[in-house]
Amino acid sequence: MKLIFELFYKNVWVIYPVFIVLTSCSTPDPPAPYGAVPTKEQTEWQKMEYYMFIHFGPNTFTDVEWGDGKEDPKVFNPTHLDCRQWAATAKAAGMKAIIITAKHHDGFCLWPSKYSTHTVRESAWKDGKGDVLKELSEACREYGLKFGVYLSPWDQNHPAYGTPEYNQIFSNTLDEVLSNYGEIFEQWFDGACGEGPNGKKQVYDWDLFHKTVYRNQPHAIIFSDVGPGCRWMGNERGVAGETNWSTMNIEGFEPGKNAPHTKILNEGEADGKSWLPAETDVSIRPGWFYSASTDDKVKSLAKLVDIYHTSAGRNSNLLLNVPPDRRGLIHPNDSTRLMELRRTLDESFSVNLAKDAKLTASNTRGQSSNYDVKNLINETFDSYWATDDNQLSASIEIIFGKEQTFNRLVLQEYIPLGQRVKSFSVDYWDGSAWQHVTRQTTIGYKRILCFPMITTQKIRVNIEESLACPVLNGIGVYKMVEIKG
Ligand code: FUL
Repeated sequence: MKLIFELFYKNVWVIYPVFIVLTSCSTPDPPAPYGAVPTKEQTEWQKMEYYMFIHFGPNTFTDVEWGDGKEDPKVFNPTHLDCRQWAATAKAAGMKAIIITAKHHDGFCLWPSKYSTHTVRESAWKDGKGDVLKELSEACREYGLKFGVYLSPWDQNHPAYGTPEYNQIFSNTLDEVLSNYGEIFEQWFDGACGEGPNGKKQVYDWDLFHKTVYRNQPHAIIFSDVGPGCRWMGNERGVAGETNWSTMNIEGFEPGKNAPHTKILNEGEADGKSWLPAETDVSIRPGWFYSASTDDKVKSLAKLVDIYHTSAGRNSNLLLNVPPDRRGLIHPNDSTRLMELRRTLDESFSVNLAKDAKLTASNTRGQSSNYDVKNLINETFDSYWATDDNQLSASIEIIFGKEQTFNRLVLQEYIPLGQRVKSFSVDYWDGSAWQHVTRQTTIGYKRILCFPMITTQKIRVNIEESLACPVLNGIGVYKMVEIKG
């Protein structure tokens, strides 16, 4: 013991610095979360990126966008309804889920609801014995897709609409749908509030509706202008803001009423108090419902690729509407286009040129390998590159080793710790100097930058401003295939 003590005492000036060096090399703590952060469900939801919207109901047969609830339910009579065909199409298109208009503004229910007399039960389809929600939820399970429902509280058929009693009826209706068809990943609330059969508008009890959703489906994401799970992105053209924060202030707002300005819906708000990521709903055709008159107006491949870039490529999920026809099938014009889009995206985003490149960063948190810039290309969601806490700007270089040609750059922030990057720029090396490519604002879950083809040996991403130290978990460099059509 004495020996150990003497050894330590005599050598303390040697041991002490070694001790300091050793402790300072230990892994630093992960960055603290910044501001509003997603729930586990919101993070999983964001990873879905792309899924199908289905508008189907009496409007499909009457060729209108908004029925008035006075339609004879017998008009609903698909001759070959096949929800497995919808699910197979969505799956082959690379989509992760289907959300269906269980009840649109005309009040018609695609299931035999006991709270309405305007349903599939009253229709001619399957002699009134059919249930579209049952068939579709089963098909989604079979194809490994998640299932979601759109229910419009505005109901132009229900006699109680416009009276206080209706709120409880709508809550019962929700109860019925949300307890009978397995897991619902998203409850889509259309906030529209028009007049009902008695000429009156309803004062919606959103508190009651939300409680009913969570009681039945505690993990569901609730969509509306102001969430609370995800938000409408402010237009139906498929164009999310280039600046797009997943945070927003929602105090004082309610769905469909007194909504935030569309610019705010489109861009979110830096430092907003709620995590409210954007969802982009857009139709593959001019209308939401099928019409034979739009068979030749299915969006072009180039348009759909654009929409993919301005939605999924701008920190938003893409909910693409593909309306089944009067047979109850997705029309070949739509499914062909979906497959073209899938092929184009697969071919364009399959080879990440950054994977074989050397990556360097101007700063790495605690110089620790845990936060190394290589984490950006390991395709592991929960491993990331981060800087020291006081380092709110930093740059990353991607050195290819030989010339590469590309026109897309994908960046991803690790959202469980919040959205942080406020501005960044990109340069490429022309052999003797850095040349400016673009200067942008937010990144979020995923940002895809499109620029004219560049041939270079290296590229640099400069994070210029960040609300807290930047934390990124993905980087990709791609060459988009040429689009014909
Ligand atoms: C809107 C509705 O009024 C449209 O008919 C459509 O369902 C769209 C997705 O939402 O608010």
